[in-house]
Amino acid sequence: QTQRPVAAIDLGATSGRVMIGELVDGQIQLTLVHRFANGPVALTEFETDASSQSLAWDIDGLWSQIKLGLKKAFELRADIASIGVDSWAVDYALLKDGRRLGQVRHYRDPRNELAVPELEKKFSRAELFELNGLQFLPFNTVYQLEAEQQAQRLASADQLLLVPDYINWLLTGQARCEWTNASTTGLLNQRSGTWDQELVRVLGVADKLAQIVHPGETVGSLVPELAQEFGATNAVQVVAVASHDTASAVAATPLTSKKSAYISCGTWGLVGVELTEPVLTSQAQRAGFTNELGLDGTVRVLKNVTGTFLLSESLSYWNQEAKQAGDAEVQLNDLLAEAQKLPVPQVLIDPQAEQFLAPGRMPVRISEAIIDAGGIAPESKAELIRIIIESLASSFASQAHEAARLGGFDLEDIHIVGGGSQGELLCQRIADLARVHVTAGPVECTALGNVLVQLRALPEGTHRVDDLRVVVRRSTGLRHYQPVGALKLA
Ligand code: LRH
Repeated sequence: QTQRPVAAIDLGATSGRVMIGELVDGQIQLTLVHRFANGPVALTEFETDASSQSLAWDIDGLWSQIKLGLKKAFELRADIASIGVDSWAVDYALLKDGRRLGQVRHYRDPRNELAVPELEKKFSRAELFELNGLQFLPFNTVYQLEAEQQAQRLASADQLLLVPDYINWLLTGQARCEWTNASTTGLLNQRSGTWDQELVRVLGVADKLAQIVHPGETVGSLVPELAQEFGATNAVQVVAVASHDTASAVAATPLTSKKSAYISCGTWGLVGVELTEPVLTSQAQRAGFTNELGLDGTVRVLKNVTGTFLLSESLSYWNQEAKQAGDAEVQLNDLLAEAQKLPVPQVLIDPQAEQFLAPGRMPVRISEAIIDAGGIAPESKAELIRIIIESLASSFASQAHEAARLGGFDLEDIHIVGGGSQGELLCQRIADLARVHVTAGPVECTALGNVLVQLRALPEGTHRVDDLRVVVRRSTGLRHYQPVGALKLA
């Protein structure tokens, strides 16, 4: 019996994609059908708390691109059985009477930082960790909701849907809240595994949260108008995948053993270990670690470290300059090749520092941070890139060891997946600094996790993809890095 293909929608902070995935001779084949740019846009609709720096997502633009991608996907394979959606965490749409209110605010919106001291009047950081087990990040949904208290729209909304849940709702008309992404809101109580009654009451969302669904459960059928628009010939289900992109990525990371750490490296570097229980100690809280819920009862004890955002922001700054001067565009690969030949920089930045959260002027801000730390401002673009790579590698290596310590074991090796896993210098320096073997790949790990959960959910697929990581290992080529370079204690 052949298995029908599935469509994966994977929305990232800088790009989104629609892919077709299918099992062919026990291996997953992924076909990129449509890729589109994404990024913050200015808030255009009036909201009471809006400032000139307010940031939103172009959610209507994303929805148009998703529909275009699905149309192309069904043109290629009219027999697609299901659709699954994943995206970055924490952000949400508000609805009233089946219509969206305003835009979807961006987690880098400065309003969140202003909300932190307000929520802290009600719950200290330690108390919040005690309830939800999350790393303090000023953009966790709880702070965004605190910021919403200043605006009108939360009170009038009757439904809050996280981004993938909102897309699922557009596809099916069904409002559900997927479990792995729910765990990034800060509203789930880590001990009871349900909404924290006090938090949802204080933040005004007790009556606005949808029924929780777990990865693999069906959200609903594709609404007939869309099925017709896409040219679907058979019934199409929308399946809840591990809709937090990091949950999908780690579910598909081909970890060598229970003593492996992972780095899911895109805009963010998510560095951690996979456990079966959360680590809720004050040591974990002080170290800034989070407990996010994953596929099949797993817990990701990890730290959010800024990732390729530092590179993409630097590049867009330089390219704006180049455009104004009428010069040719700067190419990241050229700069990386140059950076690889440079010596290890002496002064690094802390990629986790909150000062790197907002977009804009990144090379200037990095140079300033280097000078503040007693170093000399980089003289060339390649030097600045070298500082970024070294800072990321150093931070990733030490956080991987820290994650293993919190998990109660000595780190044996590291797996890096996502876009950042293509960077040879980065992978090599992580191996050197962490003094363990690094396995790189797959690049499209999130989409693989999305596809595999759908294939597993299909009635004819259950027995063939019972171990996702075995299928991933069989399906993709991985690259390996041994520690060789200059050593520094992680
Ligand atoms: C990565 C990610 C990460 C979150 C951040 C908002 O894309 O989902 O896990 O912390 O975006």
